[in-house]
Amino acid sequence: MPKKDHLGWWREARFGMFIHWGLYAVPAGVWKGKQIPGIGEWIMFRDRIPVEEYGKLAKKFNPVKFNAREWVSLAKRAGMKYIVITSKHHDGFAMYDSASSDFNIKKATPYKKDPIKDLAKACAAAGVKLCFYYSQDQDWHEQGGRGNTWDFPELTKKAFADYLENKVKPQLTEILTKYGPIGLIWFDTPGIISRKQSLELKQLVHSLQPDCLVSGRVGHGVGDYGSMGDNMIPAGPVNGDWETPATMNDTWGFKKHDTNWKSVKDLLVLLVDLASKGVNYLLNVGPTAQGVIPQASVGRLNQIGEWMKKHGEAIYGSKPNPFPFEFPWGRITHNSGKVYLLFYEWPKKEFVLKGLKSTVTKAQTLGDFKHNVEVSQVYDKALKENVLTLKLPAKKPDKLIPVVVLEIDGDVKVDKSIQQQADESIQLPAHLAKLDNAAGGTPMKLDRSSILVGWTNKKNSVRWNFNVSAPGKFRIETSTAAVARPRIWAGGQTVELSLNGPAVKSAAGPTVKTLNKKIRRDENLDTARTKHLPEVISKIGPVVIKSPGMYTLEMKVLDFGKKAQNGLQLSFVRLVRAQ
Ligand code: JFZ
Repeated sequence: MPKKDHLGWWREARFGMFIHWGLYAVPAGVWKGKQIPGIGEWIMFRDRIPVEEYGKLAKKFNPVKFNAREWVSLAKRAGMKYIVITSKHHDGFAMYDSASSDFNIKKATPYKKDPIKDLAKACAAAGVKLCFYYSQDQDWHEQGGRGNTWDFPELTKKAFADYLENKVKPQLTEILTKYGPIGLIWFDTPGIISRKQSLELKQLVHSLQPDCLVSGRVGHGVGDYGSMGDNMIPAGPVNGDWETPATMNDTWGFKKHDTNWKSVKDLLVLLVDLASKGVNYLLNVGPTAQGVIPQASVGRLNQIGEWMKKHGEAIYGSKPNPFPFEFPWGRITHNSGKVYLLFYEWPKKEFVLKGLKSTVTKAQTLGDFKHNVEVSQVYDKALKENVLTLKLPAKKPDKLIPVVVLEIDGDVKVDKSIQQQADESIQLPAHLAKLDNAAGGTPMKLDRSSILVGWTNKKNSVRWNFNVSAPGKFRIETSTAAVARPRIWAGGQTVELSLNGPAVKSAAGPTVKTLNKKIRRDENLDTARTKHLPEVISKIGPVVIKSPGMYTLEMKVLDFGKKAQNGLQLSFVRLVRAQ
């Protein structure tokens, strides 16, 4: 089993290229003249295409324009340090020369060559780590693989075990012995695989290449690192090593009609947001059946590369946001002696950051022009706050995500208590709440992306303590999610929020202000994080806080309503200045 430091290169890398390439690139989303909804590589499943018929696609797969060196140099130019290519996806087709199944690119196509051989050579020459995606559980080509219920209505445990012995293990052995050192095996969609079988696959990988990592989707939590959901950005800090696989449009395998491309800025925001949580970003391309990476992807990757060339030091090997909450203006990463402020929006002239305890010795912009930034740092004794002020140049040093690097003595030190931010908002993420789980019931907990789930008991409550330095009138906003399946946001819960502190104006009494509110959709939370898993903001209040001091906000659910199937799923509460 790899020791912790086997993840060293992977943590340093932070950014990799996913390549979904296979027979599905031939129909490219269209079957018998009809556009098939869903992700391109699932076309066989979506249209229940028989093995016999799907197999004929091989005759049409002739990627004569494939050029391994071009693909690898694109990845390298983009700043990606590893490539994960589909060696076999759910359709069961091997994209390399496989001795254990004839359903492979060398034997079954007019191309008659092994593109992985070229890719391995090009990766080795360029110093990019080659890694393989391998679908171990679903295989729609095989009687014993999971998923194809139209050709093989019955799947027994015995047939699945045989499939693992006769196809999966031999093919894993091939891809781990024919192409030199492999960075990791990206297993996927564990469905019926047993814990014992997952462990066997992991052990097989490590026995052939002890340094090769195994992705979390090998099943049963036995991987060397975790996989987030597709395109998922956690709402807060994560525990352990994680990676998010992500698309540039809405498909992995090439679909000719999918032109829903994300902007370069959005792709960079994803990269930056993930890096600020210490999560790797595995960004996908879906080459055509001719072996060409779509120009829309190439153009975007080139631009990402331009940014990475100038700002890579804020990403590679960086450590996550030292603060326990996020900022509306952008994200923070750090490294020994340096703190990086990555701005989604460039502040007008002056920028204020509260809570940084380290002494800043120098501040400079990265990017097109290196500009020294004037720094002032004070400790406000009355408000008990560290306040850093930067005088920024009016001109953005980068048009996408400008970065300011702060040089500090040693490791970064911050005030981890919840402070009012410079824009006077107070951020109360679910992961910083004190959870009061009533005895006996199912406990609430944070999911892998730091969202509070399992809140179905009226006796439960959550609360935050925080410091208010600039009192006044505030609106309370809750952001609720639908992360647990069926992932349908319904609302309709009635919540009670009680603000307790030295000076809350209230009719009910001198110190506690209680507000009741039905959770309804006031607006959608519009962030990179919520593009694929929407969240809804509900506005409550206003409430008046009359003097500075420590306050407590407690939240209860009085009624879960009729529609929401998973109780209340909370990502954060925030107090924002109201007029
Ligand atoms: C899987 C595949 O089915 C898909 O074709 C693609 O290869 C993708 C990268 O991975 O799809 C998944 C697997 C897991 C989740 C979502 C989609 N998940 O955990 O949310």
